[in-house]
Amino acid sequence: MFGSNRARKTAAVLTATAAAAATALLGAPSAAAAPQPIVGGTTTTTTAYPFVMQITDASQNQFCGGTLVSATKVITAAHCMVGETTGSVRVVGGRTYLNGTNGTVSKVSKIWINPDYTDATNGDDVAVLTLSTSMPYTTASYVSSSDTSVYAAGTTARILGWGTTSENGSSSNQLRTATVPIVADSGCQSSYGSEFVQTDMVCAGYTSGGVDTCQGDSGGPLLIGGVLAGITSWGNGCAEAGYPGVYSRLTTFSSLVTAQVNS
Ligand code: 4AZ
Repeated sequence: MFGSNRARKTAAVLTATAAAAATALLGAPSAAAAPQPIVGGTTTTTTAYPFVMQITDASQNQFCGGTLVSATKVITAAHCMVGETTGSVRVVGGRTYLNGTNGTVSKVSKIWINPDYTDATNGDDVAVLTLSTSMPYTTASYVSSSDTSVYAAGTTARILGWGTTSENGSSSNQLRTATVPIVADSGCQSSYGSEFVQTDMVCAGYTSGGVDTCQGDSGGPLLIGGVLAGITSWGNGCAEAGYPGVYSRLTTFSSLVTAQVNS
């Protein structure tokens, strides 16, 4: 199930130190995980979330997610695009199932990777793809640079993707979604120490774990109030207690992204 291409897209995953583990539980919100059957969550469709794109190799094997923000522009994670070329990737819209053949497949005419990107754990994990073919789907709006209040701790955010449904598990054939609370920056700092770059990242998840993005969800959306506010980036494993998922803090990159969307 996991091709080498897919494996290469795995975000850096930290090894928990004893110190980090000891302080981790102080970090995330105290709400219990909602009883939802991504990890946790429920199946959904691209009809319900038409702006959620599969990012695939040339054989249409999905390895990351993305979000359609104009007919020909898709926001994804920089780490998804490392080693890729315009010829090696496709964007697939309107396809709920990984094994489907429906929807719209587009080639990519340009890959813009944030020039400051080095590694997901250093931040700057954002890329914009320009499509060769327009997608006939409703786009998502995304935060502007002044919308920083959307990340208030405890705010409910929605995550979406075809990633694995457990750490080291298998991908979901059907698009999945879940909701997770935004974690205070202080809490995320407690979990991840200096790997958490407050300007560039925002964390979401329950103290007790159980609901999270996982391998293959990278690049996909974190929505707050239906607006794209984060990009699935990295974490220590998936859905582990005390280790929320880490998302690119899109307000920080909004102006850079807009320059690409309008280019
Ligand atoms: C990944 O490898 C990945 N739990 C995505 C999200 C998270 C961890 C890993 C966050 O694509």
